[in-house]
Amino acid sequence: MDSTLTISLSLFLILCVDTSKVGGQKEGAKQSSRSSDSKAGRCSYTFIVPQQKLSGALCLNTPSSLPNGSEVAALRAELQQQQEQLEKLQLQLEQTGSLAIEVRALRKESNSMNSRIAQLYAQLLQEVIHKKDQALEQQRVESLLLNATTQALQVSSNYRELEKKYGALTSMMSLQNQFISKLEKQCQCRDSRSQVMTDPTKSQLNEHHNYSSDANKMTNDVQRDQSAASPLQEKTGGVSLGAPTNTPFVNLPVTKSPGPWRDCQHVLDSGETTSGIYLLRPLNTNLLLQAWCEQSRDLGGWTVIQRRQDGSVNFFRTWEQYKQGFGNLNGEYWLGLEHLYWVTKQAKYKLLVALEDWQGRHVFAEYDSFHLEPESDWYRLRLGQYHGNAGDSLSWHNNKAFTTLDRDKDSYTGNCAQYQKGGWWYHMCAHSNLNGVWYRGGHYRSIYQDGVYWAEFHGGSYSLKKVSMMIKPT
Ligand SMILES: [Ca+2]
Repeated sequence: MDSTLTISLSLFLILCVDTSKVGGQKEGAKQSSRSSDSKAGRCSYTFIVPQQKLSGALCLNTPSSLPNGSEVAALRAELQQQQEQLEKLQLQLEQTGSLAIEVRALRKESNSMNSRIAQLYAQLLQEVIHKKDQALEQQRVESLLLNATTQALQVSSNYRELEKKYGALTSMMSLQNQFISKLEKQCQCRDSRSQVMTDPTKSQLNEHHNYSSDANKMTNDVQRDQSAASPLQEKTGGVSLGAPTNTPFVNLPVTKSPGPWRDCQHVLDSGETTSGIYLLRPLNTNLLLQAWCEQSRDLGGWTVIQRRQDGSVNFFRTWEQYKQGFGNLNGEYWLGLEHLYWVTKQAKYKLLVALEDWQGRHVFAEYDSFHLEPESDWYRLRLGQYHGNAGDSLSWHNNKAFTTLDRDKDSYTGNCAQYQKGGWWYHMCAHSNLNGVWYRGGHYRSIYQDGVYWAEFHGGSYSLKKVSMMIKPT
């Protein structure tokens, strides 16, 4: 149907075109149909096309509507141009798109950067606060350190002052001791003179002044606080222990033979079974000395070389005094290093250390050999094997020189005798010191370990009630 319509229209149009060619180009089809009757000679055809109902698109092709080449070319050029522009636009669009993506990415990055910066800022803030705290803490510690340093300096200067005072006191004590020695000698001379004039049996046989009461006041400061000695006892004093050359000796007990004996074993062997004071003279020497002979303990024959029992005698003494001996033979005394040297030189001796605490417990330490080296070797201690129930607190001192406040022969940087307030065979410093301060009651409080102690028996801060050292030939 559509094809039929198309053919009919085409025919009509062709005819119209032919007519227009003859009559002029500007004559339309309408005019030609009107003039077909009026103009003879010209062939004209009129086709009647049955009217049909048109449906769909009607295409008309007229010569005027056909594009010419230039227009097409222009159009093409324009089209080309537009296409180029379009391409440009697309390119721009693409670029813009990538830019947008980039911008978005940048924005995203910027956001993350911002959050990161915020985080860092917060962190920084925290660190600043922390550092402030640290600075405050450091300031506090610094101030504490400063205070501590100041205190340490002050303590140090106080210590130096105390040391100076201590040194001054020590030298003063040394001088006083020398003075006392002189007084003792004078007293002994006076006594010996008075002894000749008076009846010995009526005189105070075993007693005379050891040293003057004034001297006592000066030198016994260390001991007095702890001493149980009564003023009467101080006044009467005990038996003198003068230098061995200071003869004649007095206050000897009545004996079968006048002596002197080599030692207390010799006294016992001579039939003297009573404990007491006897005159001794070691072999191969002219030294005369007095000692307490203990004849009731362990079959007797013991020469007592040291005794502490009431704190009545000051043992904080000089080298010379420890060498010659001091104290009261019927009380507290030290026999003397020189005497000990000569006595222990004549045979092999054993040493017995008898100890008693404040609860009345008795223990002992025995060493199967005991002797001293001469003064040239600082009366170095030579000790044998230990046995006993007190514990061995003396073997640590074996082969050690004797030290006093004025003669430091110990292994310690300071002077042990000054700290422990008595002469002893110090090492650095001691496991025992029976020549320290006699403290009442056992446990004592002191800056130094200066009591009368035997470390294996009650430790170093317990001052024993009674101690004695005695020797006997084996
Ligand atoms: Ca020393």
